[in-house]
Amino acid sequence: MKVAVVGATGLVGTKMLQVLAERNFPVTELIPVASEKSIGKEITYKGKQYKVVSVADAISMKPDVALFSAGGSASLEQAPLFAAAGTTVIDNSSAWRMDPTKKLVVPEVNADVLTAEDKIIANPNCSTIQMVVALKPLHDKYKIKRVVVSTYQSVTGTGVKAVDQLMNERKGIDGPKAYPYTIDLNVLPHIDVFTENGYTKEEMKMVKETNKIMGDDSIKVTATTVRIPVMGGHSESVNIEFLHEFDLAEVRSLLENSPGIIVVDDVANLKYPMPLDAHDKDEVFIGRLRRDESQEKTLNCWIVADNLRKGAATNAIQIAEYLVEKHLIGQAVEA
Ligand code: 2RA
Repeated sequence: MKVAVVGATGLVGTKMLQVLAERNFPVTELIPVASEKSIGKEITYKGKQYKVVSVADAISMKPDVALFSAGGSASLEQAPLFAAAGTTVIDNSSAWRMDPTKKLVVPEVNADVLTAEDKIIANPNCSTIQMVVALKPLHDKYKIKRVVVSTYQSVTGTGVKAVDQLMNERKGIDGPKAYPYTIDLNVLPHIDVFTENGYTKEEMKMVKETNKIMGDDSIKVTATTVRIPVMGGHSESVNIEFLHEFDLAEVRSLLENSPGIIVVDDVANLKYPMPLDAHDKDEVFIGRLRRDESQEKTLNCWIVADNLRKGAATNAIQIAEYLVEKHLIGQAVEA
């Protein structure tokens, strides 16, 4: 497979290269793509050096698949150019997620919606991905009525500048700011921009993307998304109300036997999911399973995942793996 990674020098792009190598994706030719200022830079993939090229050069090389993490505006402009050349684009930005003509995919949940005709496929928001991996088996078994989620999101979700701000603040160094306030020893109930309904875009992504991925607009979702000074991944406190009654032991067993999930739930021995443990892993970690004793047919749980991996790079590459497995990635056609 000729694979382009667009945004190859960013946090997620770099993670895409790492995951492609770790999962031994069938790359026959790697095409790292980045903005003008990075063209000519060298990146290493599986011990070999590759020069970063321009979008135009990458398109002319006719990749079979292009993994995008280059921001929404770049994707809106460039993804159609790749698609027109026959490349299948898997885009990590929010640009295409709510487009009714584009698929929004978490392989453990809805890979079966994909067809060979899908030339631009949207990778969901990281905080949505980890949640729907857990919701899917529970919804299939007990039918979900409503989800209330509060997130505790790593600064890596913002990018390099935010990581630098946190580390500088830790060292008492005054440097560039990614946030309007100090992030160290603080939490910011504000991710992305506020909308006219008082929610942030991040919160509305969790609401709308969940319905689209689960294929069920009847699921009510409300979210509060919060930035916290950690690195390893995003954590979420999730309250799930079902239509049907459940048995807690059955819920645990169901999750333990569902794809992409590791249950870490033994509070007697202080075993529960934490970002430091989820860091650089591809699974979604679930724990603190317990009934909501204030309301029947309702479950509380705690969900943690590495937002750069399952929340971005790995999910995108799992989509590509599915396309390869089902022979849905076509050879790039003549432009
Ligand atoms: C964040 N989910 O964590 C958003 C985008 N990566 O900032």
